[in-house]
Amino acid sequence: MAFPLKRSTKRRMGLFAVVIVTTAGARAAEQTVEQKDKTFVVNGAKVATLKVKVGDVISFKNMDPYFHNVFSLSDVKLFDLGSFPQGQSRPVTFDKAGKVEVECAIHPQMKLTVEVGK
Ligand SMILES: [Cu+2]
Repeated sequence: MAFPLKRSTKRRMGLFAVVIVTTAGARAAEQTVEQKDKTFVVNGAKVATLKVKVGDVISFKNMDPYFHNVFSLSDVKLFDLGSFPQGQSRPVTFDKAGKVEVECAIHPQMKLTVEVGK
């Protein structure tokens, strides 16, 4: 009775190893884009275009003392994070390659192009 148990344990450990390798290879980058003074800001600098890789996550963080919204009508990534106040952040995963025009519904002058590459 001990043999079948050992074999199934081995198989399970093999699967476990495959899962670890796959996850490490596909690890997505995460970064924060701040909404500050009604602009999109990365590491303290205003940005109009941002390049990411497929699977990467951008957290949009509101730094202003009023609400911002984040949405996109782009085919590549259609989303609407709704409106949220100062100090809150909300993540978006960019899962397809292409250009994503990101806007704020409250401040039409706020625009960011996210270029998602493979
Ligand atoms: Cu806004």
